[in-house]
Amino acid sequence: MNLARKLITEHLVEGRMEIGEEIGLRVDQTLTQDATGTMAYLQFEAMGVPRVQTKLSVSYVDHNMLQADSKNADDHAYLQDVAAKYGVYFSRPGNGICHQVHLERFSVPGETLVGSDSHTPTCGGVGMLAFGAGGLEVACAMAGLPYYIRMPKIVGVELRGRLRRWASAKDVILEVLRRIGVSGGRGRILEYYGPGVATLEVPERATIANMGAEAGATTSIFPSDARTRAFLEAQRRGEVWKPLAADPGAEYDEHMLIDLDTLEPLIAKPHSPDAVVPLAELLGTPVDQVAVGSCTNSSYQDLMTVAHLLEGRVVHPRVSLLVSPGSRQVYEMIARSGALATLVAAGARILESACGPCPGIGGVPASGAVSLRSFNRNFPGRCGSMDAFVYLASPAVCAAAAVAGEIVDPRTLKEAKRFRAPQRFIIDDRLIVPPAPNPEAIEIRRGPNIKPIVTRGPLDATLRGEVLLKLGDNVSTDQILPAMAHILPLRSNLPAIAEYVFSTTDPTFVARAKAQGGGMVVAAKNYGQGSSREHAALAPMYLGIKAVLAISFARIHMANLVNFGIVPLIFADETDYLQVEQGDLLEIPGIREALASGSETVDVFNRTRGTTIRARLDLGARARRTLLAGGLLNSVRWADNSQGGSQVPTGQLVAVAPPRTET
Ligand code: MIC
Ligand code: SF4
Repeated sequence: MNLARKLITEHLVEGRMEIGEEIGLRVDQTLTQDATGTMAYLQFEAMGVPRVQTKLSVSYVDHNMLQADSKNADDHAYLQDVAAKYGVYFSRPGNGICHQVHLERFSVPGETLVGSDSHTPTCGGVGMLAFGAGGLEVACAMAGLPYYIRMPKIVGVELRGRLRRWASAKDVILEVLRRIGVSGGRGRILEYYGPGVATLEVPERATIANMGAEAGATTSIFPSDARTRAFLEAQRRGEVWKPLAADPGAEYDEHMLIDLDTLEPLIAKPHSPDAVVPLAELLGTPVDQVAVGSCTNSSYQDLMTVAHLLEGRVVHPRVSLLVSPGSRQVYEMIARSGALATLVAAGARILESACGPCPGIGGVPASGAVSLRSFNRNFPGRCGSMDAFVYLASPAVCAAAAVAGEIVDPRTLKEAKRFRAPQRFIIDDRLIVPPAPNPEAIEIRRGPNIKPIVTRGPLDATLRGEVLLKLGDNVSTDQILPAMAHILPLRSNLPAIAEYVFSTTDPTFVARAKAQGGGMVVAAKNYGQGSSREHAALAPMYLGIKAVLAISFARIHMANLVNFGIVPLIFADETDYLQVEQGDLLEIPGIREALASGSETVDVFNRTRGTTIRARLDLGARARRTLLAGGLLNSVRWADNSQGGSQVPTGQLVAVAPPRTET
């Protein structure tokens, strides 16, 4: 058996492990971050669950770090109190990016992790089975419910040889993206194996697992071996290590071979992480901004590499170099090693340990500028500017460009060198606040930005509405509901954030949706790729969007649509995409019946054109029930079945009927 199947088997609580079947997995750990966390904990509170039911749940503050007004700080106070009350560890602002800190301080080989952030698979670097999900699904997991996915295909990615010539872990995953594209991982787990794995250290594996998200993979996983043990021992957590690997000769549903020996540095060009070309093709491209950091490439080794290349040099006059260490541990380590002084002396602008420029929270490039980033995403508008050109590459390639003012081969600066993980990391968990011993005494602070949650009523028998927007392939959630410094603080205020739906694509969308009382959206392939933000479904729901008709959907976004009562419809015949235009009036009279009866298709009448097209309902029984109820929050409730006299209530989350509608 391969490793992914072994771990799925161990955690399976519902369903059969047949490819495409819905399966429920027991969740050992959860993580949230502040941008998705406020809503997730509001939903958790609405379920009425007395305390988290997981082995471990951690709440991080790493995204909304700018405090241009009181909103973010208010939300942080809410998150801290809610964590204390419900049994969640709280990683304070300043402690670092959720995925980096979780890898360092909490990851456990063989356990499952569900996080309200699409890059949660980072912990696949130590052999965790880790999934990114919408906040509501994480709230359900905290309440003790299984996490549901479609049984994926397991792709064996065989690594041979070792990295050379400044090729790095980033180039491994860019090579995967070059081959399979941003939707090639859909319905698949990327499992790395083979002799090349042992040459990679855990932070390098984490970089690779992290960016599997950009291929749309369900998750990515590495074995847990001697290097994993060394990493965990260096984190003084050796006791959680256990060996994990595929059985010798294990079978995979698909296969890919990467020869690390021949890998060259690669770059993803604007505006997609799969627009990958060899560095050699872009040599001489002038660069205005360089940014090193993000949950992908902000480890100790990454920043030591940058410092090594910058030593004794100064950042080129045309370049602004931004550096954000991934965690407080990394920050302290580079400070004590002297690398921080090297970076400062070279003219790097050192940011706090947080997401920062990655989703446009500061560090927005100048108009028309070229920004070279060690990050994982370069979707249109993602960096906060609609006309910047964002390229993605390894920290070494970034550092070399920062010095040269243009894309160069790092070998022109220095001989290739790979930094090893230290024998001992600096361990200081004082910024991680454990849950309160006296939860009943905790009064939760709720700032004025925290508004009541909104749910939709049960699904109408007939869906009717105008196509408010027709979009193309690979629409990202950054396009549906942008991140950015001025929008992110509104995550706990649905009416306010809904004003930004499709704001960078069509500024008239919101007004039109409101005037029509909602409507539908049509898109082509891989709709909703990228982030896990459920607000990209929640806010359209608030505006009355009833259905999205697309050629295909990205996994997490499709689940989010269902969870908020928006019906995801798939063109049964792809060419019908051409038969629907913006402004057409669509009607689906049989939708309730089709969902309830288990029908796999439904007719969509185009009233404007007088035509009928067929849409597929690619939904399991649970998703159908959720849609009929008008969303997931309508269909679950905490049932306290505690035994009299028991100190710790043992309860469970159960399905309720009829669905309730609440505000
Ligand atoms: C992202 O990288 O897009 C984010 C911001 O981390 C999102 C989460 C969010 O929108 O809050 C993600 O990756 O899920
Ligand atoms: Fe933060 Fe960027 Fe990672 Fe998202 S991808 S968690 S915004 S660093």
